[in-house]
Amino acid sequence: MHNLGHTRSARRTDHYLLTPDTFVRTPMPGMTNATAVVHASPAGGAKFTQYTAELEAGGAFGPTSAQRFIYVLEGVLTAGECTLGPNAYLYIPAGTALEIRAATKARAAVIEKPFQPLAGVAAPEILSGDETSVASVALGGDETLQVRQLIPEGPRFDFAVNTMIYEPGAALSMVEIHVMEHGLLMLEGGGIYRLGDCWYPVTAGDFIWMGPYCPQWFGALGKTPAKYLIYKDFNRHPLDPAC
Ligand code: UGY
Ligand code: MN
Repeated sequence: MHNLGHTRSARRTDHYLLTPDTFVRTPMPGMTNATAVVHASPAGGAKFTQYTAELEAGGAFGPTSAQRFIYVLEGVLTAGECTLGPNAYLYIPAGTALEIRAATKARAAVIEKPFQPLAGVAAPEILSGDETSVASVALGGDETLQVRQLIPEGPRFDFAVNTMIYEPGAALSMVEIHVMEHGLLMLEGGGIYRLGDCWYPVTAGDFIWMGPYCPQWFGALGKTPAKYLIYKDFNRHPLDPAC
C-alpha cells in the first residue's frame, strides 16, 4: 500500500537511513532459493557490502572473494560443521570456499569486506560464536549502555562488529565524529539517531550507513531496550591501500 510518497528513508552524502518499506529484493550471483536486500555497497559510498540474505529452507549463498561475516537474525544456517541459530555469528576469511545453507527458512545479516593484510601479522582464521554468550562491557562505564564485541581485538582483523544495547533513556555520551564508516542494523527497540545535521526516529528493521566523519549520536526511547548490530572498519592506517 503506497503512503502518498512518504517514507522515513533518507539519503544524504555522508549517511543514509533505509526503512523496510523501501527495501527491494534482488538475486545475487551464486544464491539459490535466496534473495538479498543490499543495504550498503560501493555504489552507495561504502567500502564494504552489507545485505540481509533471506533464504528458503535448502537455500544457499554463493562464494565471495572477500572476507565475510554472517549474523543469524532468524532460522537456522549450516556452514561445514557449524550450525548457526538466531544470534549466532560466523567469520569466514577471504578466499575460503565454505557453503552456507539454510536448514530452515532463515534471515541473516551479511557483511563483506576486501581484506587489508598487515605486514608481519597473520591473517585471521574462521571463527564462530553466539552473541548472547559474549561478555558485555559498559560503554565508558555507563551501565545502561552495553557493548558486545563479536570480532576479537587486535590487528589481525581489519573490521569490528559489535552489538550495542541501550536501556530506555540511555544515550551515547557524545556526538561521535570519526574516520571509520558504519553499517548499522536496528535489531530491537528504537529511538532517535542524529546523523549529520538531521535527527531521525528509528526502529527495529531499519538500516543506517554512516560515512567517515559523519556526526552521529543515538538516544533510546520507549519502554524496552534498543539494540543494534554495528560494523566499522578498524585497525588499519588511513593511508593503507583499501585493496
Ligand atoms: O563504535 C562506535 O563507533 C559506536 N559507538 N558508534 C555508534 O554507536 N554510532
Ligand atoms: Mn561510531
